[in-house]
Amino acid sequence: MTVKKTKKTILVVDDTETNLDMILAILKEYDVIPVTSGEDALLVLKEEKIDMILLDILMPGMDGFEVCNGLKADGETKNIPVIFITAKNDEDSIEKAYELGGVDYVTKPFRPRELMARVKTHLCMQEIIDNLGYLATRDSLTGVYNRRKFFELAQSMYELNKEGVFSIMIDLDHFKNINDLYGHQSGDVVLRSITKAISDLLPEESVFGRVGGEEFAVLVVASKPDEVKNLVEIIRITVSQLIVLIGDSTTISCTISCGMAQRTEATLSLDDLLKEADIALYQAKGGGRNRSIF
Ligand code: GH3
Ligand code: MG
Ligand code: MG
Ligand code: MG
Repeated sequence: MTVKKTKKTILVVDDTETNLDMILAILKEYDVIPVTSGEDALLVLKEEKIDMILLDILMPGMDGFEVCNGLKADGETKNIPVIFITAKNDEDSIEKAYELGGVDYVTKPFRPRELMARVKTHLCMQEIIDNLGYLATRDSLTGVYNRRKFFELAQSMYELNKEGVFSIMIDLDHFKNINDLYGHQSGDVVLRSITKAISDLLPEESVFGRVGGEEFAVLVVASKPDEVKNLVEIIRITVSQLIVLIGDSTTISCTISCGMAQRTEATLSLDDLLKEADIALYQAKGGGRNRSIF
């Protein structure tokens, strides 16, 4: 999970230095990055994590509307709230600012406390939106992608890679017994520990999600099937050696079975690729569990 920075970073874009100075003095409780052109703003946005942009409209070179257009077209920056702060107060400009995705419009000369209040409100709203976005995409027990997000990201990976895409299905072995023996809460702890162990071993670019109760799916890109076979074996062995401590003295171990499949010319869809891994998983279960089958 990413560590949240407490101090927000605000990019302030204005070609007039005295305006920048005034805004900087008002926003002193934040980390503020001042720039004097739209071009510089876009450069900073490529390098820094920005939480909000205060954007002038009238500037030589790129104007504020063009900057806003540019950053809204980029997936990395499109969700950053933009507050226009400008001397232009005609209705056409105000309407255009909102149409381009601005969240607020402040006219110069602005009132310091009002500007601060607006900044605070929009930062707060953005935090709520980000939190909701996180909750909507994660499995609440394990923190990995939920089924919906897994399929969304897996579909993108599948479409981007005609070759070298592999699916892995993982299912905990005899997990019902663990619940029956130690209780559902202990089962949850085991589920969380195993998920973390798997997550730690997967390459960062892989897509990993909980797709069923004790069933997980992975989509991964690799140059050779052996890479994936080895990875899955390492995961399987690591999980089999995992000892989960419950309370002071109870220890629980649980194994996993894994099925793998590679995308070929005959693979028709992501569903098809996952189904193939599911068939292999079924064989791993039939073969005695705690094994992986390609
Ligand atoms: P197999 O090796 O054939 O997969 O056996 P299994 O017992 O793992 O499979 P089965 O499908 O019979 O049971 C799955 C169990 O997983 C039953 C269900 O209660 C448990 N389970 C599913 N989701 C959760 C969960 O979130 N927490 C806990 N504690 N148990 C869960
Ligand atoms: Mg200006
Ligand atoms: Mg199971
Ligand atoms: Mg299952």
